[in-house]
Amino acid sequence: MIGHETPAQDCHVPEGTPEPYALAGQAAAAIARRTGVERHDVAVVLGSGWQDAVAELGETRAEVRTDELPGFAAPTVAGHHGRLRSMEVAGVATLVISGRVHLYEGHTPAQVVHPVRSAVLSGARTVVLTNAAGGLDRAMRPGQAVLVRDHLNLTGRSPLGGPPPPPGFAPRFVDLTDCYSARLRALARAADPTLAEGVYAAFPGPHYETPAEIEMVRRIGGSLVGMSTALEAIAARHLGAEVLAISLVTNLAAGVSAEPLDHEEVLAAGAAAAPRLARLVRAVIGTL
Ligand code: 8IG
Repeated sequence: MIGHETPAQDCHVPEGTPEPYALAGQAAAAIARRTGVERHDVAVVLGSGWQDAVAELGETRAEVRTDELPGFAAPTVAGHHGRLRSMEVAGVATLVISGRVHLYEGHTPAQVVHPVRSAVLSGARTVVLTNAAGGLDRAMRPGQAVLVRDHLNLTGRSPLGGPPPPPGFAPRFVDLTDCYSARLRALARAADPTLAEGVYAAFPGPHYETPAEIEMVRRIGGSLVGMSTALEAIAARHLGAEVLAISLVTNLAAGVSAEPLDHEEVLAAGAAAAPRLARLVRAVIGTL
């Protein structure tokens, strides 16, 4: 704009872009007010295929629609409802988030991680991220839960890109050596010793991979493929929360399986596995 001077020392924040940390703080305050729960100790993000687990997680104390909270984008995917539940899970105040939003819906990384940031600012020191994923290992079976040991962020995006975090927040150069807590994985394995572990490769989607891309993932050490979780884990770690991520394998990845890939099988596999998944999450929360 002619005649308009931009202060050289300031990072440029486009006009009208809400500051993500302030927005998450506002959402956290609204969550406390709307649920009547001042502090939630644990957050659980329910991915596709995990929605049916909610009824078996515990007691729902309050429910809030995310369209009534600051900064929450509306989900556009079948199997995702924009809703937060304040639940008592194994005696622990837990915020259960249904209605994850994804990059492939056109949302920005900041929007994708807003629910997790809001939950951590609501008090959650533990974040449980769940998802449905394709499995690369022939031994993986649809309906099987796999603990995420690490990720390959192939989205090309970061929730920490853009202006630096404001004062009071950690610097953006966050260490991801221990992104997925070994302690929490051990608790999950104590609850179910048969649980396998895998490396989750996050793609932007929404298309599934080609067989060549799956072969690439295999060669760089991935064993699960999905379209979520990695950015949320990064944002949660940046805020100092401990992260557990669990993938429900609902299909074998392209070229591994002869079956075509579709979203319906994701939801069906989740419905069948729901009681088992809920038991696992409850057991982990109960032993924190
Ligand atoms: I469910 O095969 C599910 N989500 N990227 N690839 C990717 N995401 C998935 C897949 C898959 N299956």
